[in-house]
Amino acid sequence: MKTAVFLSLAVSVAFAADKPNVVLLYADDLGYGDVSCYGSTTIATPHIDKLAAEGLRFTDGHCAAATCTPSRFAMLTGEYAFRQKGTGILPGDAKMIIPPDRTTLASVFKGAGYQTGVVGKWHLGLGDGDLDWNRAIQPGPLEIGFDHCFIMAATGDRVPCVFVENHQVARLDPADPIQVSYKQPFPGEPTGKATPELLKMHPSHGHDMALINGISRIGYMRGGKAAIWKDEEMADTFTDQAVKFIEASKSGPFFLYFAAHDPHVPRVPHARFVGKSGMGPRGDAILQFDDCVGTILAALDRLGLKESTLVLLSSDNGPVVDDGYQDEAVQKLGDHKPAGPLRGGKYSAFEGGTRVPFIVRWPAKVKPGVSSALVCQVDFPASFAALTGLPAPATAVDSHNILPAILGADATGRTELVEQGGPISLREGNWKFIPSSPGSARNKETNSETGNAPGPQLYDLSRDLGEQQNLAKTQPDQANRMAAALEKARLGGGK
Ligand code: NG6
Ligand code: CA
Repeated sequence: MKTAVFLSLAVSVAFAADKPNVVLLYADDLGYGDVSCYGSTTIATPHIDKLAAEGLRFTDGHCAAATCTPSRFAMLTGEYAFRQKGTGILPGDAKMIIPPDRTTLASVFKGAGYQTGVVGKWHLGLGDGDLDWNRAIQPGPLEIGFDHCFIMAATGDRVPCVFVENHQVARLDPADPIQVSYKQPFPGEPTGKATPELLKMHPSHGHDMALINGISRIGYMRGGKAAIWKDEEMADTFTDQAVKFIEASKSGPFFLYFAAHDPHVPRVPHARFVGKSGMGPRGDAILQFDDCVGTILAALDRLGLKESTLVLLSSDNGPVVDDGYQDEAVQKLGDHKPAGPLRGGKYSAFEGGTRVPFIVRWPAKVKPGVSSALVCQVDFPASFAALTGLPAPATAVDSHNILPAILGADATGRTELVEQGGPISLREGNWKFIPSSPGSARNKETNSETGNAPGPQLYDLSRDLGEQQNLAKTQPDQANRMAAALEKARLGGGK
């Protein structure tokens, strides 16, 4: 134990002097099999592949949950979301779920003297209830450690369809105030349900409320016309904002959380990507994300920051094909496997729910290669605190300092990890345990596998990465031991 403490101190002190810039490139719903450097032959993501070739590519890297809000909550706070009420997928008018006094990944960096910025998808709520979008919007990212923000409140398929820059809706005309409701439509405003003839993309399930830019969304809004985003330009807008932040912070150190929207629904890529993947808008949106990555990396090169910047690329949850719009994702999928060799995807307890692309590049310190260490985004607060020479935040109760694994010095990473799909499951090395869970085996809307089953499931991922052979009956001791360990972790007793 003493040696471990000494070693981890030595690692943090050794790296503290560097204080690299940190750029977190975060996709939304990008699967393990959606990028070519993870083995896909059906899509080409050259910029992500180059990042992987110059960095360390993790084959067992995880987000903390199989949907956005709990996943990002855990990544920013260092605490799993499943013990906290109200951390499921949030509506666009939800109040902020991370309290302003909470130590977060952003405040860790800020405390270490970094300039901190977030650009893109937020989805952790804003304000403290009953928010007036025409006045100062707070608390928000600026109250939990970001110096600058340019965000969308929730998702592309949820109102309000506007960007928030620091405390204000960007480009808002005070003469045309915004109103948002998740309860009832505003009389006279078009909706997907009432005026489907105005739609350029039809919903497949849900998404029949406010009709904005020819696409109906979740929730209702009115006004704010000058502030409404153009879906086709969203990726470029976020990328421009990210590059501007990097340019303004280039004297460093800085932390940028670039939270892209692609390939989340509605998938409305810019015209230069349309038709390019052969897979319809979902594939085209992946190409668009790859292009954003290329532009941001080129900005680092141009500014001479490549060596001194740690770039980490990952995704907030696994992939989904039909997530509520008729966008040909199912029909044009062909042989593409969004989760690669894994079972399940977004919303699922199988590995495809949380095992996602996870790449670290830091030319000054990280040797290129492939790592099979078990690593998770919930570990970012403790690990990046260590990187900057700070102790782990006391409230980051589930966050391990896995900095040695992130930097390639430790090939194991975590020995245990809780995965939040539908049912909460447990990894111990290559063992995967999913407790018995009564819900239906398929998500009726997305037609994807949930991981629910009437009895416990136990898989040996070293031989059965696709989770096909349930060993719970033949190896009951292992299953029982893991059931007990999961129960302990669920209550907060384990890490
Ligand atoms: C679901 C939406 C889905 C997506 C998801 C959130 C319906 C029927 N489905 O409720 O389209 O928005 O929430 O995705 O409304 S996430 O990546 O932000 O978690
Ligand atoms: Ca997501």
